[in-house]
Amino acid sequence: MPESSTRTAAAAPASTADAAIERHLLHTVAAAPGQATPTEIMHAVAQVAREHLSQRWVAGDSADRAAKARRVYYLSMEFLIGRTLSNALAALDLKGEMGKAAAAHASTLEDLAATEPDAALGNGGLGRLAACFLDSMATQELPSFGYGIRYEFGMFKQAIQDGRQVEGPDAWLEDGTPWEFPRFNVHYPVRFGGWVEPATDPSRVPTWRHAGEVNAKAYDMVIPGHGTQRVSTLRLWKAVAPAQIDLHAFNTGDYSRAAEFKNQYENISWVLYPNDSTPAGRELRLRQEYFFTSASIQDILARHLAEHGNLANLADKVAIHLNDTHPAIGVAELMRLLVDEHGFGWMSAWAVTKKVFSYTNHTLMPEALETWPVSLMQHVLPRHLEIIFRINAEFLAEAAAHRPGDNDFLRRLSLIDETGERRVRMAHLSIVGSHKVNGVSALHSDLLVQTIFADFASLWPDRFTNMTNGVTPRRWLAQANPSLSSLIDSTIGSGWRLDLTQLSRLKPHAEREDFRNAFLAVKHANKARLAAHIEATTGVKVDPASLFDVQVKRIHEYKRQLLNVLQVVARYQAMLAAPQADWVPRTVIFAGKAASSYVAAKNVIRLIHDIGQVINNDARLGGKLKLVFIPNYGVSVAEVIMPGADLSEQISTAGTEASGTGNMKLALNGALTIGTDDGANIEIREQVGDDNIFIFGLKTPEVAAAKQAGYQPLRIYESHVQIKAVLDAIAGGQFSPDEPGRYRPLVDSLLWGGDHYMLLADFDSYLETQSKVDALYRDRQAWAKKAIANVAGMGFFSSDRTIGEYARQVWGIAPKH
Ligand code: 26V
Repeated sequence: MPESSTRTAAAAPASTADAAIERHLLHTVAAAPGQATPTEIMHAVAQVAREHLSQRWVAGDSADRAAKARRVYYLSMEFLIGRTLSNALAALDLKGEMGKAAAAHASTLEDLAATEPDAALGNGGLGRLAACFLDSMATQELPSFGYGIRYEFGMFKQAIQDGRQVEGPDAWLEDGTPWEFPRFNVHYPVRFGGWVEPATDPSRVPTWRHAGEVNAKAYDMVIPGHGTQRVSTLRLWKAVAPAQIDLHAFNTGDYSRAAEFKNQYENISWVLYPNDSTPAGRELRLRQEYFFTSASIQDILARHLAEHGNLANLADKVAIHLNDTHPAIGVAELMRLLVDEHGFGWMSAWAVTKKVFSYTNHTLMPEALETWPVSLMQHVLPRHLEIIFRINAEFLAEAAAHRPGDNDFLRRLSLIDETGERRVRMAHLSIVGSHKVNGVSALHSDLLVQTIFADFASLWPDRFTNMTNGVTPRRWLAQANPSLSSLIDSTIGSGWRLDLTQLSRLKPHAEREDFRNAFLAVKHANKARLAAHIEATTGVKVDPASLFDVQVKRIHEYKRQLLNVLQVVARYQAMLAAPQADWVPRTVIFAGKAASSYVAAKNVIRLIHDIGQVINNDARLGGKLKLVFIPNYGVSVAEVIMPGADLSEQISTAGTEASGTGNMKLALNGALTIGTDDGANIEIREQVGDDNIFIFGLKTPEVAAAKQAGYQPLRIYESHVQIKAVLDAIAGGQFSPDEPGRYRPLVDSLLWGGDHYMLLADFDSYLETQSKVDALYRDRQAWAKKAIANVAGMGFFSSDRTIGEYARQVWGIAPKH
């Protein structure tokens, strides 16, 4: 859209909304109303929302202070928020008014909203979950804060050049954001390095002689609640070099040295680390983790002291949640603050700490569990390492009493991994320091206690629990899919926004042909919108009448985008072998980012493009098969994709996907799932019914058994004509004629590298199930019935339900509903 408004004269504003926008255009944005660009108008509209929100913020904060409320603090390295404008206007019930005001500027609200950059302060599922939780915590009126890092650069921007992913910086703060409130008076010193002077006598505490200090400055983002006046706060920390640090360099005129010093401190909050198949054991990442955790806990203690005068009742008033192990150093930090700075004895500090913390695990994959070399921790956080050693010594003494003489047990439990270079196990620190530990789906939580945390579960069975993930219906249905929302509103009323279980009332309407047709019409319109996005971003024209088959998520081997690709090639070959057959037209849609250093994932992106190039230009197919990759997947792109999907691909190897949340968003928008018996797919099946979902492949115990029995992918390849044809075509260069050997290594990793995620084992079952999908799609009425059953069955997967469970069972705070 061109950056200019067609409004010519600055006529008198017609409504209070108009007047407010014009006031902000003039006074905040400093733009002439008649000449303002869409971006400028967006900023002015946002300022109007901001005024309302800040009033609510102040009122809610005072109420919590007066009530001396117990609060929950959600510590997370990632918050994948996306855009805020539409969400804020919906929460404030200002959409109608602002839409009219936008029209006066010859614009629509959607066009204005599209000029806001996404706040992409997260990688994927873990970060988006944190954002859905903030929405639910505000809506449920929980006295709550999110705490994280104000990254200058969020998740990288993905461009595709010659079929390959190219990463670019995400300078989301370049033009400022209307949604943050700098808190000039809220800042804390965060210290690093140096050494520890032992206590001179037992009644004293050791002294940490730190080597460096950085200032953490608070920036609050306001999180509107829906259907309530309450808002919540996301407090993000920016690292600023302490003033004295460069004074000397400045005084001596050495400006480049001064800048270098400044960088050394301020780089802590510069950029979000992309997650990879394996964690990056980099010093800067550890500094990030400690930086935001320390600032947050200092802030929590300061707030408590301001309200209560002392820390004696801390555990009654404070719940701190660890979103994965990234803030786990907080366990040692709270101990340090209580013991070294606030006069607590070790034992009472430890009792408080365990009551305060709780921890969610988000992955089973052993290689993704965070550990830090003891030597690095000694260098960066020497006092914390001492504290961790003491926690460990006392913990192991307790554990030894459970199983006297079992040294293996103790070695497995220890907070320190002693095999090879000694490393601190952050998950173990989190478990020992928390009163509750949870997984994110029923299967995942079961597997935690059966596998990686089995020893801990034998010690403390009651500590482990499940909190199945959810998604916010406000963003993922009301905002992303306005046409389906109004169809639902006119059928069962609008209460589902705050009570998603009301969607079950749709169930009987699936039997009505007029309702099914209305539903199909909505879906078709959303597919047309998605098709337009596909054409604009990839140049490929796709047919909205074809089955839209969608796999959108981070690119990772365990998620098996490659299995989907193999299926596409098999379909292509089958279509060429029988071009006259009545093929169901399909558009296979991928989107997702690969971590920049994850070579295997990046190759899959390139393979998708190479195959797409061949398939999309093969006239023999008569346009009945298309393969596209939508670039730069993120929250806003997802809001366009979810409503336009027919089929949701959730095909991870059983036992590898902790939960998945894209599966919930897609089903909520009426897509049918084709998926494995993994993560939350299992609970989706329970909710929507066996007949309304396509489940295939090995189950978790079967995966384990097949591995045990000596899985031989090469055997499958040799005896399976179709798999052989598919892999030979890819490995032989049919899709990369300019470089025939390009995908040999990728195919070899399946045949000779052990096919770790068992693609070939599930291939048959997957293909068979895909044929059932085709058969059903031929009967649009039968398809619509099942799609509606999916929407109707999604009530359970609201993040409001999840947050209610956390509030009651983990945090000890009563939610509103
Ligand atoms: C690991 C690392 C390693 C170091 C660099 C930065 C970084 C960032 C994140 C991670 C762990 C990512 C774990 C994760 O995203 N898990 C996903 O969590 C979702 C919400 O619970 C869940 O739905 C997905 O199944 C799970 O994969």
